[in-house]
This record gives sequence, C-alpha cells and structure tokens, in this order.
Amino acid sequence: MAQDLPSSSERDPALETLDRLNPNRSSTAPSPALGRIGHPGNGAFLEELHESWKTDPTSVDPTWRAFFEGFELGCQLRPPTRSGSTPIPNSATSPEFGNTLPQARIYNLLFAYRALGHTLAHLDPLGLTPEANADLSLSTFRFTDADLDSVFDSGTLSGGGPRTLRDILAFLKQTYCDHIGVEFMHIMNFSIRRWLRDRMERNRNQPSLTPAQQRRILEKIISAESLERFLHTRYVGQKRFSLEGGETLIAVLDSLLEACPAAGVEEVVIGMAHRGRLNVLVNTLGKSRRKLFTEFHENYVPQTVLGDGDVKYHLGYENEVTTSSGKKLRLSLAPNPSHLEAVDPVVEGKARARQRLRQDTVKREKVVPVLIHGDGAFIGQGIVAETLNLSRLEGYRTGGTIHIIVNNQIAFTTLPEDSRSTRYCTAPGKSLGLPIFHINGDDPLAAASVIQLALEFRQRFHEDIILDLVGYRRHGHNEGDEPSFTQPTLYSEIDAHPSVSRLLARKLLDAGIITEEEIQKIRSQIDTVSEEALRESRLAVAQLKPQLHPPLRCPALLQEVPTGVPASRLAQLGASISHIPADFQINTKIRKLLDNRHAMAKGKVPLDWGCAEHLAFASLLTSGVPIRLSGQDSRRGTFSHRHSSVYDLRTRARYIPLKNLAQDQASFCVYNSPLSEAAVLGFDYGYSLDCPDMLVLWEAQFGDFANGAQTQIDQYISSSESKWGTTSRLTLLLPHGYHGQGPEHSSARLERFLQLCAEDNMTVTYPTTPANYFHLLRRQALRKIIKPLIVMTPKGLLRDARATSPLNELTHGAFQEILPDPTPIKNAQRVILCSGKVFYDLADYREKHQIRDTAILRLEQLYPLHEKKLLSLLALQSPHAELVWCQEESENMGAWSHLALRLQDLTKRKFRYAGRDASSSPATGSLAIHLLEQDQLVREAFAAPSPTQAPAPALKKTSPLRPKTSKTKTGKKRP
Ligand SMILES: Cc1ncc(C[n+]2csc(CCOP(=O)(O)OP(=O)(O)O)c2C)c(N)n1
Ligand SMILES: [Mg+2]
Repeated sequence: MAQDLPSSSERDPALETLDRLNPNRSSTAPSPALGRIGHPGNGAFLEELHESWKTDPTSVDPTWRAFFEGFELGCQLRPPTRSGSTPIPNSATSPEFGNTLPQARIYNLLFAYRALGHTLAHLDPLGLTPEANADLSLSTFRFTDADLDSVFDSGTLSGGGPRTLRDILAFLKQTYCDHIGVEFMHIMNFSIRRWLRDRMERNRNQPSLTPAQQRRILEKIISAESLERFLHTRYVGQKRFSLEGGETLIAVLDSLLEACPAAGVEEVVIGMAHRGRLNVLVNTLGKSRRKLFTEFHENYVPQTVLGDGDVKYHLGYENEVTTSSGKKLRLSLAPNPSHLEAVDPVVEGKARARQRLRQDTVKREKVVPVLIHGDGAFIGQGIVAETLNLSRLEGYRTGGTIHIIVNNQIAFTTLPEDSRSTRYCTAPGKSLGLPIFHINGDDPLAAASVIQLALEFRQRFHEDIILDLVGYRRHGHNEGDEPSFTQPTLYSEIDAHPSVSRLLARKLLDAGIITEEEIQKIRSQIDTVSEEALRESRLAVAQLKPQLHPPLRCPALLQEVPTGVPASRLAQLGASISHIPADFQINTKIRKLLDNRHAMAKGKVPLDWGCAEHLAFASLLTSGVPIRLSGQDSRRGTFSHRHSSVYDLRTRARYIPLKNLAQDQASFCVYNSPLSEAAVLGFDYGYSLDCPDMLVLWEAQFGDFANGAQTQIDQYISSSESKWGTTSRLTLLLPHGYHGQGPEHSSARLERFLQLCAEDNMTVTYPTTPANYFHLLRRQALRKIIKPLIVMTPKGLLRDARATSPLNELTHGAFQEILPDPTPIKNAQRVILCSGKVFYDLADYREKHQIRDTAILRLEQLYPLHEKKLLSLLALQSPHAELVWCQEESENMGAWSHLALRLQDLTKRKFRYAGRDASSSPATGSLAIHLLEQDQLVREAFAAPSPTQAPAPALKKTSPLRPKTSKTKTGKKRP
C-alpha cells in the first residue's frame, strides 16, 4: 500500500503529522533508498489509519479523512486505454464523497488533476480534443457551475491562498492538461514529487523562453525539415528514416545542449536508433552535409573503416560543439546496430567510462547520457527495462539518463493498439518511479522548456527522466515504403497536416517575434548550404573508386607477451590478497581459503584457479592497470571460488583485499550485477570502449546464459571493429564444461563464438591450468593490441587437484596457446588434440591403461589458432601418427565443427573425431548417462588401432557435415 500513497506533500498537514510521528523522516532530503521505498514505519502507520478510516471514516481526524478520500480517488481513476475501450470507474458514484467538506474536495481535486490531468492533455498533433475524463469533472467532486466563483483555500497550488474554484480549475488545466501531460504522482520520493510539482506550477507548465530562444528553436526546426526535404528530392527512394513529423527532436536537443554549460555538463553521450539519425548527425553533432551527402552516393566506401563498414544510418560520430554562450561541449553519438535498443546499455557503459575519465565518479554531473528511442521499441524491447534497472545500481549508475522518445505513434506498419498493453509507450519508466513528460510534438517551445526542466532535474536528483515527444511520421517507415497500404486514413490526415515549422512560424509571426522575410531568409540560407555541400560531395565522390578490401588480419595477436611475475613479488601479493584487518571477523572457511592462498603464493601448495586469478589481478593492479569485473554473483563467484569480497560476521562490512594492495595501486571494481545478461554485457562492453587501458571483465553465471546477450555478442563484440572501427578489450568469462549437471549448465556454446571468428576479430580460449589462465589475463591487459577475449572458464576444475599449477609456472613465460603434453612422449603413434577439461579425463585414462604411444595436446587458444606451434608440436611425433580430435561437447557443438576442416587443411592429414554424437540438446539430464558417455568418448579417443599397427580404418568421422552416426550417445545402436 505504501507504494501507492499520494505524496503527503499535497496534504501539508499530513506531512507534518508524519514528521511528528517519525522524527527520523527527513522531509527535505530523504536518503535515495528511503526516498524510493518510503519509510516502512510510515507505511504501517498509514495502513492502520487507512483500515480504520475504511471501517468508519469518522474514526480519523478530518485531515486524514480528506487525505484518504484523495487517495481512494487516485486508486480508482485508472487511465483509460488509448482506444478508450476500458470503462473508467466513476468515483462520483462513490459513497465516500457523500459527506465530505467542500474544502476537502478541493484538495481531492488538486490531487486528481496532478495525478490524471495528463489524460486531458492535448498531446497528439493529429488528435482531436481528448475525451472527457468523468473522474475529473466537477460533479465528481460534488461541485456545480454555481460553485465556480466560491473561494477556497488553494492549498499547495503554487503559493496557495484563497482562490475561486474557477481560478483553481483554470490553473490546473493550464498546468496539467495543455500541451504537456505529466505522470509524476507515482514517484515515491516526496521531495522529488514536490520539486516537480512546484517547478511545473511555478510557470503553469508554460514555456517561458526569450524571443531569441524562440527564434533559435524555429531555425532548428526549419533546419531539420529542410535537410529531410533536400534528401527527399535529391536522393529519391534512398532510405534515410526521415524525422519529418518529429522535427521537434532537433529543437529539444539544441535546447538541451544550450543549457548544458550552465548546468556544469561538459559532455553528452548520445545513443539513438535509425529515426532522424542523419538529422541529428548534421543538426546536433555538426557532421558536415558534404560528408553526409557523400555517403549517399552509390560509389561510397567508408574510408575510415578498414573492415566492412556499415550503412550511414548506423554510424557514430564525435565532435566538439560550441554553444551560443561560447562554451565547448563534447558530443558523441554511439554507432548502433539495427537491433533496436541494443545500444542503450552500451551508451550507459560509455557514459560511465567517460565520467571516470573526467574524475566525475561521485556526482556524475559532467557527463550526461541521452537515449533517443522509438515508441514501438521502447515499450517492446526487454533490454529497455533491463537498462533502466541499471540506473540506480552502484556498479552501473550514470547519474541519470535523459530519455527522449520520438513517438510517431507507429512502428513500421504497426499501430499502438497492436504494440502495447499500456496507455503510453513510456510505461517501463513507471516501474522505476521516473517522471514522464508527454509533449505535443507540434509545440517545440513546450518541448524545449521541458528539456530544460529535465536537465535541471537530472543534475539535482541524479535520476533518469523521460520525455515522450508525441508526433507523427510524415512518410512511410522508410522512404521507399508506402504507408497508405496499411494506414490509408491516417496518411490522408497526415498529408493534410501542416508541418511543425509552419505551425511554429505562424505562432512566432503572430507574436511579432519574427517576420515572414526573416523566415524566408533562414530557409534559403539553409538550402544554399545544402546545395553547396551537394556540389562538393559530387566532386568528392567522383574521386572514389570502390575496391574490395583484403580481410583484416592481425598477426601480432600470436606474438608472445612475457607475463611472468617474479616469485618474490608473487609472495608479497599473496600476503596482501590474503590479509584481512585485525578488527574484521570473517567466516572460518574463508579464513582458511585465504590462508591457503597465502601458502600457494609462497609456493608451498600448488595454485588453484581462484588464487591464480587473484594474483593476476593483484599484479596488474599494482602495476597500474585498473580492473572492472561485473557479473551475477561475481564478488564471491558463482562457484564460491573467488571470494574477492569478504564480510564481517557481525556487521556485514565488506572488505576487498584487491582494493587494499598499495597506496598507488590502480582501482579495482567488482560488482554483483543484476540478473540481466544483455544489458550488463552491453554496459561492460560500452565501458570497455572508452577505457581501453582497463581490464574489463564480464562474467556469466553459467556460460550458456550468455546467449541472453547474443545481440551484444553478434552486433558489437564480434563485429564492431569491422563495422565501425571500434575496438574493445572486453573479456568474457564463461563457465563451461560437462559435469552431468544437465543441458542448461554444461555449455557456454563455444561453437557460437568460434563461428563468429574471422579476420582476427577476437580471441577464443579454453585454458586448463591456473597458470595459463594467469598468463592469459595478464596478456589481455598488457598487450597493446585491443581485442575482445572469450574465456571458457572452469566449474568442477576449480577444486580439482589435477588442475593446479606450481608457482614457478607463474614466474616466467607467457600464455601458451597450445600446451604440449606434460608427459614427454616422442614419436607417438597417436596424437589426441583436445581443448579444455576433457584433457584430464584423457590423461587419466592413458595413465590408468599405461598407454605409452599416445600424446595429448591441448589447444588452449582456439582462435586465432597458433598453426606454427601446432605443426611444430606435431612434428615431434610420428608423421604417420593417427590424429584424433577429442571433445566432450556434442559433435555439432564445441570446437570440432570450427576446427575439422582447418586442422585437415593445415596438417594435410585426416583427423578422427571422438566425442558425443550430434545432439539437439547440449547435454543429458542424467548424471549416470553423462558418466557413461564421458567414459565412452574417452575410450573412443584411444580406441582405433594406430596406423603402424594396422591399416588405417576408413575415417568414420572426418567431417562435421557427415550424416548422423548410428550409435546413440550411450553406445547402443539406433534402430
Ligand atoms: C530488435 C529489432 N526488431 C525488429 C527490427 C525491425 N524494425 C526496424 S524499425 C522497426 C519499427 C520501429 O518502430 P519504433 O520504435 O516506433 O521507431 P520508428 O521507426 O517508428 O521511429 C522495426 C520493427 C529492428 N530493427 N530491431
Ligand atoms: Mg514509432
């Protein structure tokens, strides 16, 4: 119930009572957490009072009676659906209104308008006057026209004092039912609500812009419209995703940038989709028209990107612009893929990284993220909710994002009635209690004044805010699309509707702010600039000769990077990572784990995974490399192996040894992420773009959950360098390995990552020893080349004595892409190649059966493959040795399908496959079957006679594309 309570600030007496009852409650500056959830004590108290009022209204004092009446009213006034099909319960019939005092009903009226005035606001440029809302009619409050001139106390209505009912109504209608409709009464933080209310009622939500500001807005609107029209006539039928019908966006962005310097903002990081992007690039970011027009040419090949490039309406841009006050502002527009809203968390991550670079990590007021959305995508895409949920979290906050929705009331051909179950497309914002401003897009002045408020709000409360610019789409979805196929009536209305610029021009002409001649001059100046740019671009494209570019290669990816750390330093680091302050009481098991780590770092006990990782991190941090690790339960580690953060048993105070290594160490940030993959991975990817010298790691709980972030992996991590030239050092830790835990916890889908590999775009690894993991992490952080790194990480091996490393493997050397056989075998008659955990099963089998003619090599790095190393290791064995690829993953999964042809091409020899049969599900649900299968695949690896003993058998499994074998996974013949 506490959630739905109206702000007691609307009822000042009640607020006072609350303050009296709970002196700890701060009415001016509640803590953010308390502000959001309300005070639990107050909630219980109010609930009690509410119950007693419901049984007998006279049992509470009149102030509380009025309060609850307002509250009940708010609960009953459910907004109608867009189509108006859901009947609104009419509170006028509610018996509670029977005996209420007139003054109390005035307070109800104020509350109702603040809560629901937006239902009467004129938001739709194409719409008629909104349907009357019976719950806001005078009769609902038991007033009649005869009461209009009666005088009442106007309570908290801007300044309060006596006013006639007529004045009160006019005030409320002007503020809440004009061209701006506001949803803010769902906000649980009273001080935020009060601030918004006062800020809006101060000027009755009417724009108060200077004539110069108004002229500038008109210029921006004309500029936006002219660019679209120019493109429309010069590049007929070419896709541009016109902004026409939503040109107000350009005025809003301009007003935002204009307001930035005074608000202390130095940088704005923008993310947006296709709609109006070209317009924003030119009219907001200052990209030259010549460059844009060049990109429209059919011969155009991006010169800046060495890879495949991208279409023009996905490209990013960075620039420094100068505001009218002469202040500089850095702007960036993140490149984005077609996948709508996928850019959201990337922009948040970038913004946070930029804040870090500007040492703006406390208030986060210097760098402001701005996300521009489409109405269909905002309500439809789950990543929007995931990203909003990051907004207040310690590891992901950016100090408030300004969301602007270019709401053209359509998504391709789909109308709102088919695309949402909510009245407004902004509904996701309500779950976070964000203020939502719906604005008639035909009123750029109103929109400009709201964006000023939005920036003020963001800088003051460090929270997200949403602007919903309600407009229309003048053309089809793209310019080749015929909208009247599906929306014939709507489009004849749109054809007849005057443009935003014409409407605004009329307004300013009427107000005497501008003359017709001046408007014509603005238009012709802009067209001249466009014409000139077009001429220049034609000259430029005449020089262009499209050429096929060779695949991107990065041979240096295979260069060895020395990553050993001297034993003395490891011992020192070992002491630091296992040290806990004396006054800290920790769990005895963790104490033991830390002591063990200490012993490992001194070389007394072989190192396990957790210790190797900690030492890698500690060595990097103390040499100046900052680290950020984020993922679900990553502080402790899903498998309880990391324990990067330890807790005091009495207070749950947290201590992070890696943050306490040395005075001058680099920063270590480790966060438990929310239960999201797409948004969190996107965020960390975005972060990694702007902090290239930092080791940024994202960890999946189990590797397969990464597929919830597949869009980020496909659209950004694997391909963004080729598309946009953006590089990232992001490291993905993906627990992988078959332990009989069922289909969903076995596979990180190694095959998917390998399938995405080409042109040296990233590194894919599956290390099997703590030492190699140690070197891998250090290589990733220290090498100059910036590439994403994918790591299949262990689960069971974390506690497996076979998978430990002696300290001396950390003190010298480098990451080994291929691990030679630890048992020195020469001239083997069989060589089994494998990757990852199955190595240990193979080695055990060989040991158990005293097999001496088989060597086992581990591919610790699957991409790029170190071919030279592999050939030289194979050269140590018989040239006639049988070559086997063994994996525990099913045949259609794991590394086999990626490697089969490559290995055969490289060695000019055939490989036999030993592993699970192809399967639709990654693994069996039964532990018993798992063990049988595992046993069989290992036996199979050693099964075939070696070629020197017998003629080579027909190689049954040489191609990943061969038909299914007749054996089932348990070895039984299939019928
Ligand atoms: C995730 C995703 N699904 C589908 C599409 C295909 N698509 C491109 S634009 C579009 C309509 C988007 O509507 P809206 O968000 O309202 O933006 P508008 O084009 O109206 O500005 C669709 C469905 C896409 N790009 N991304
Ligand atoms: Mg739309």
